Amino acid sequence: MSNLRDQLVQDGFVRIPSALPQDQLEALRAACQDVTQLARAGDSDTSKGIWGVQHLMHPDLPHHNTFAASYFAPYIINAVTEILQCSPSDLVLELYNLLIRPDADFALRWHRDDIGPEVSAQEELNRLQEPMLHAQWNLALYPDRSLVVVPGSHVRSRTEEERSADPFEENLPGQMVVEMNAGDIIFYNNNILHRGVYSSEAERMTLHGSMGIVGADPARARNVLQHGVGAWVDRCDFSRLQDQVNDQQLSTLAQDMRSRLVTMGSGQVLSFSQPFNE
Ligand SMILES: O=C(O)CCC(=O)C(=O)O
Repeated sequence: MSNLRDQLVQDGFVRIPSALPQDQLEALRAACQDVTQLARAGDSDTSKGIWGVQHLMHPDLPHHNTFAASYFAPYIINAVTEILQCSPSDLVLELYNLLIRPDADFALRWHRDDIGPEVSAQEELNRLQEPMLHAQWNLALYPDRSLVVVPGSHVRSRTEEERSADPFEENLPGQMVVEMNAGDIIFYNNNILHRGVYSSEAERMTLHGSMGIVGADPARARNVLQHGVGAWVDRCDFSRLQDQVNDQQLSTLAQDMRSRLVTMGSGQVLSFSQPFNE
C-alpha cells in the first residue's frame, strides 16, 4: 500500500506538506532569483515577459549543481519511487524547470498535457487508462495558488459541460485551486484537467520537474532529448553533486539516470526491474 500513490490515483494529485528541509529553502530561492534575473534580462520579447525558466541543470547556468541536488534529492527520489512503485535504478532523468511570477496577469486554457481537446470521449478514456510511467511535481518556494485542477478528472473523459466550456472558463464544476505553502510539493497526473492562473502581484518560484521510468515508451525519452536537454545533458558533471550534499550515491544515481535517458532516447530497449502494478 502506498499512501502517496493511492491519493494520486484517487484524486489526480497529492500534496506532501513541508517536504523541503527548511534550511534549503533560502539557498534555492537565491539560486532561482539569479536565474530568473538572467532569463528576464535575456528575454527578447519584453512586451510579453516570461513565466518560466527552462533547463535548470544546464551546465552553463549558474547554480546548476544546486538545482541538480534538489532534482535528485531524497525527498524527490523517495516520493517518485513510492508513486511509480519502482526502485531508483529504474528512474530516467527528464525535465527540470522553474515557474515564476509573470510581468502581467494571464491564464492558460483548460487542458490535459498529453491529450488534445479534439479526441473522442472513448479515445480520451483509453489514453487516461494507460499505466502511470512518469511522475511530475511542483515544489513551491513561495506560497503558490496558480494551479487549478478538477479533482478526479484524470480517470474519466470530459463531461459535455467541460467539453463545450470556454477554454478559459473561470468556474468549471468541481474545480479547485491547489494551494501550496513554501516547501510543499504537489505531485500531479499531468492529464488531470487543469489550467494555470497567474498573478503578476504574487511572487512565484516553483520548481517543476518530471522523471520517467525505464521500459516506458522511448518516444517520451526522445521527446525530452529533442526539447533541448539532448544539447547539454552529456556535459553535466554530476560527480560534483557529492561535494554539495556529501553523498556519493546521489551523484551515481544522477549519472545513471542521465545514461538511461540517453540510452532510451537513442532507441535502445531498457526493461523495468519489477512488474507494473496497473
Ligand atoms: O503553472 C502550473 O503550475 C501549471 C502549468 C501547466 O498547466 C502546464 O505547464 O501545463
